[in-house]
Amino acid sequence: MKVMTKSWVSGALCAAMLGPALLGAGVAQAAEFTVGQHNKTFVQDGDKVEKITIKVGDTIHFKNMDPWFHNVFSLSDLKTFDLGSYPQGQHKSVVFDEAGMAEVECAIHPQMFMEVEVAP
Ligand SMILES: [Cu+2]
Repeated sequence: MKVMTKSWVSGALCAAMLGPALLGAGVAQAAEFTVGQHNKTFVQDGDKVEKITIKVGDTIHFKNMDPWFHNVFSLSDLKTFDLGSYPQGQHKSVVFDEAGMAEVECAIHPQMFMEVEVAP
């Protein structure tokens, strides 16, 4: 009897944990992209990237791969943000929730620049 009770509890816990995960996966059609900051450029899969095309609702993770601080900000009409400055190994994320173009820059290295095209 005691064993049956334990088993029921663990089954209920399991369902409780799986429920939100499955729900989240169903809702989230959005993709996630990682853009690195490497050698003072924005990179994707190891190559310099000057423009990335994503879709509304997608997320970009900006990851600092350099042994110095980087910043990420945008003053574009589409989306204005400033992720602050952060060291090697850390990343900050932005969800692009409207279609249009955004210019993304680094406040510490003025030569760092990329465009994000958010397709509907
Ligand atoms: Cu930088």
